[in-house]
Amino acid sequence: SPRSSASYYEQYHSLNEIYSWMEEITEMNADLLQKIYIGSSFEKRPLYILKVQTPKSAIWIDCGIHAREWIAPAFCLWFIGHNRLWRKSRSKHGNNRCIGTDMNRNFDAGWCGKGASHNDCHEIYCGPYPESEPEVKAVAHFLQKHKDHIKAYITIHSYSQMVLFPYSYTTNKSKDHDELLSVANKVVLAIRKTTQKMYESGPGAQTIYLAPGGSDDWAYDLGIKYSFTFELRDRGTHGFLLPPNLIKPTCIEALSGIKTIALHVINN
Ligand code: ING
Ligand code: ZN
Repeated sequence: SPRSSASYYEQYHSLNEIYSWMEEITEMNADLLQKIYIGSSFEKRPLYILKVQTPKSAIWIDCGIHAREWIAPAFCLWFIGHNRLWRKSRSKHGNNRCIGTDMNRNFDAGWCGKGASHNDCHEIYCGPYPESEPEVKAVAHFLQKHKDHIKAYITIHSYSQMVLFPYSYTTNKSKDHDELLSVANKVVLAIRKTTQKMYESGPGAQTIYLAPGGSDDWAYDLGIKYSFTFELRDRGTHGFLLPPNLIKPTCIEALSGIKTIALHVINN
């Protein structure tokens, strides 16, 4: 089973497979993990340690000094097997091999068209049916119940510095396209005035990619006209691993954007 699957850590793996796993997991978690060469075996196979970042003191764990004790290395893999870059929910459906559904592909808005996947091991898995995820269902039901009072829907993601609006499930323009574009442009301007950061604006499908089943499209089709996705910092330098010193300026500019939308809602 693939290294991204639920059952990977419940199987024994060959040494070559474990070498590949070490390579991949350290690449995927470069902020947390380091692979360090410490020598080689009598038969010239490399010996690596995986160092989990600690400021100073550490705990050494080795697994598999005795070759026949297969459960020992299985524990070491299982112990390290986190994923800082996890995207999806944590659900298990039927006989799926992999965990999780992309909750921004699980809303009932052009559900699972082009830009989503029926393969449960993919990052953009749409789930077995719309609102299959309890988290999505809860949000959808709350918005449905209160839609007459909710004047704007704003969902915050990262990264790429964008202000997106419907549609993402189709390249067609929404009937409010011109107004939403003008609001998004005002947001971009407010952010530039606040922190000098450049954001891009536009409908999701045109600006980033075709993506059906997203929450902003669903809220818009429900009747919440002012529906936006913010993609916060940065544009790829740090990506999802945005350093803590950038939290404050990023929040300040996002707030200026939200105030811009609120003002527009009040005046229209
Ligand atoms: N981006 C969004 C994603 O779910 C998006 C882009 C926006 C899709 C609006 C659908 C609707 O892929 C990130 N960074 O998650
Ligand atoms: Zn996201």
